[in-house]
Amino acid sequence: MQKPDDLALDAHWMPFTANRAFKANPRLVVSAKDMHYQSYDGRSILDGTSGLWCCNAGHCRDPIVQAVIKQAQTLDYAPAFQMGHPGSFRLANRLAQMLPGDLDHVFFCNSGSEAVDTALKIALAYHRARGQSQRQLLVGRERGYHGVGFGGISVGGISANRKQFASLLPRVDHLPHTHDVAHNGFSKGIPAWGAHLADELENRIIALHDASNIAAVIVEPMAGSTGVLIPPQGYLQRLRDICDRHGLLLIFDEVITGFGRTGEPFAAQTFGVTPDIITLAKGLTNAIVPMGAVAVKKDIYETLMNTAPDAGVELFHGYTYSGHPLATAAAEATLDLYEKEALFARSKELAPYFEQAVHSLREMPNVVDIRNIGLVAGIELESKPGKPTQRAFNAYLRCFERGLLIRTTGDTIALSPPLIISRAQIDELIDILGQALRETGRD
Ligand code: PXG
Ligand code: PLP
Repeated sequence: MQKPDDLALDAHWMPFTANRAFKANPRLVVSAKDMHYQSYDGRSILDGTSGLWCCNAGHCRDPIVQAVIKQAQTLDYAPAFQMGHPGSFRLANRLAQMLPGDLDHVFFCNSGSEAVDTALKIALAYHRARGQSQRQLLVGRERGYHGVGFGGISVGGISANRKQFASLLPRVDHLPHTHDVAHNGFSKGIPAWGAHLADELENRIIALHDASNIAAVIVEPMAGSTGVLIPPQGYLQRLRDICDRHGLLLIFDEVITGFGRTGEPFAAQTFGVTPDIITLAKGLTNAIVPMGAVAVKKDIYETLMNTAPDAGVELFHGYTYSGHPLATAAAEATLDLYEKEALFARSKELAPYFEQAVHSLREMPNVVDIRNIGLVAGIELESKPGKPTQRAFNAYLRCFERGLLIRTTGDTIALSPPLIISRAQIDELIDILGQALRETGRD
């Protein structure tokens, strides 16, 4: 693709990007509206990924844009510490109403990574406040993605994201992941096999470290970034039961699954299990302004409030931009739009059509698994011997040339379109992807 003649690409060190390859062959988008990006070379590109799983209501939606403009003209910034503005309180109340169970107190930050690190720190502080400061071990899961902070990569289970950085948090362990094509391949919706994998928490991790040393278990209820792994039937409930028996906090990282992706507002509702802490970001503001949040159960908030010295700071944690006025305005307008257009219900209603469409790719070359729930799907390709990731990335490049944005991770293609996608656009997405996969067969 061409780039503007006066645009030098070298100085920007791009995140999670093959910088040298990208700069030799850049892919630039210059505008977006609803389901489409416009590329610098003037092509319209159907967004099959909601940006990076975050523009759930589609792009440049007018009510959200207007709310941000108005806020920028009214109150640009308010100090976040020892001061406030009404928007963050309204937003916290609203989220508390939407969230399941008694997850009714909300701490704001600016990204999913910050939300995860905040949640882990709250878990440690909570146990300490209850006089159980020996509970320090944090349990994550293989193939988990929890952002890129030191906390997040420590509990995360993607080795490429960990191995360059020697000093991780010292006290972590990991559950096994739940993916096994031999047992749950081509499952539609929730796979039947795999609930027993939750028992590793009790039989291995608690047996090894003792529950009295463990603070929390953090999982993505549906693992997104690693390639869309749907939790087996009964698996999350088993984790919940084990955590309850042993006094461990259960944290669901809903950075991707929050805000309608799995067919309900939150995956906790889709899978019928309520954690003690939920992390949010991405769809919270439809990504127009960065924002993250951590919702906690009443007991966690009250324990920290009731054990701190009178009138003192209860949690020594926060960000300059916690509850930034532009972010809270964007989030309020986003939640209004989700409600007005009933987008979470739309995700659920479209899910069977989307499921059938993605599974129609089963016979394409190299496809070894397809999995889906709500408006999200993973299509796993057999890796080319000696060249992992190449097949899926070639499919990505071919789709982009043909006007479709997909996301790949390893040799899995992830689809997570905006919840406003139409049936005709689902057909178009599958058609372009099918062509790309057919060609990938020759690679
Ligand atoms: N937790 C989860 C479950 C995530 O998916 C984060 C935390 C971190 O959020 P921030 O806002 O710090 O990036 C994420 C982010 C991909 C992809 O294509 C996934 C994410 C981000 C970018 C790309 O798989 N997930
Ligand atoms: N580094 C320095 C030198 C700072 O003064 C601050 C905040 O005041 C930070 C980092 C943290 O920045 P933020 O609050 O935006 O995360």
